[in-house]
Amino acid sequence: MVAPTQPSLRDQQHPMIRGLADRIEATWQQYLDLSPYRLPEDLGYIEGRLEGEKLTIENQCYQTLQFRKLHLELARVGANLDILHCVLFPRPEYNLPMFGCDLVGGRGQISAAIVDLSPVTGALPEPYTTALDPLSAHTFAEERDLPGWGTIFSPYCRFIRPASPAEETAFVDLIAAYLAVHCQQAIATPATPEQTAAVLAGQRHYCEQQQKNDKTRRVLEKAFGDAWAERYMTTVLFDLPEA
Ligand code: BLA
Repeated sequence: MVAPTQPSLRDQQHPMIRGLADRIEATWQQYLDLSPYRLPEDLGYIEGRLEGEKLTIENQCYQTLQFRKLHLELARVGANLDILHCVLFPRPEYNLPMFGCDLVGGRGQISAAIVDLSPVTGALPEPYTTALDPLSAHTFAEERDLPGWGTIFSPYCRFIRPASPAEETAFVDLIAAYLAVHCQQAIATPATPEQTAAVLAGQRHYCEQQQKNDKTRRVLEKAFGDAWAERYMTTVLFDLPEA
């Protein structure tokens, strides 16, 4: 047995990314009973090169009764690009939305900060909207437009470029609030095996749309090649659950 590498990448990353990674883990620990989740052997800690710069990816994955996979990924390209990516994949027996967030930044500035709870069968359940409604009052100076493939996102999706350290902190708080709502709802939601097929179809559509994010694909292709990027996007970032 090789001892798992201690997470260390985050110590070098943008403070907003470091802060959010800590909050995500703390929120998971607070609400969920985490078990290990095994990634494909070679995809936990990865190093590659992008235009002469070192690309490092650190993945952390867990599972619980309600979630097939909780995925937190930290990535860094040289000193120029810092990424946090987090997605929670519910088990298909639970009709729960997809939690997803992404922080992308470079040279001291986060350019993209996005969070959503994306429904996979119809609209978000009422307890979610009741909890999320008050959070929409907080506005940010630079709201960004969603790309064309972003039809999967809910009306509660927030996508900004943080304009100050205060906005960075406020957006981390917002993401942590979305995640806490989701964890609380998930542990209170009973399984509905009769809806498994509909949930699976909805999760598959979510993943197919996310796989259309050319900005993510381009970074991975340039560092690791087209075939590797395709494998990574379809087996680690947005793997389609088995029917
Ligand atoms: C944007 N994602 C981006 C950008 C880059 C990446 C470079 C452009 C930044 C910008 O426009 O300012 C790159 N993101 C990555 C890489 C990984 C990653 C390489 O996660 C992983 C290795 N993306 C997600 C999730 C969501 C998401 C879960 O992974 C949402 C829940 C959204 N990222 C997202 C969106 C954009 C983005 C909507 C903007 C895309 C656009 O404007 O075209």
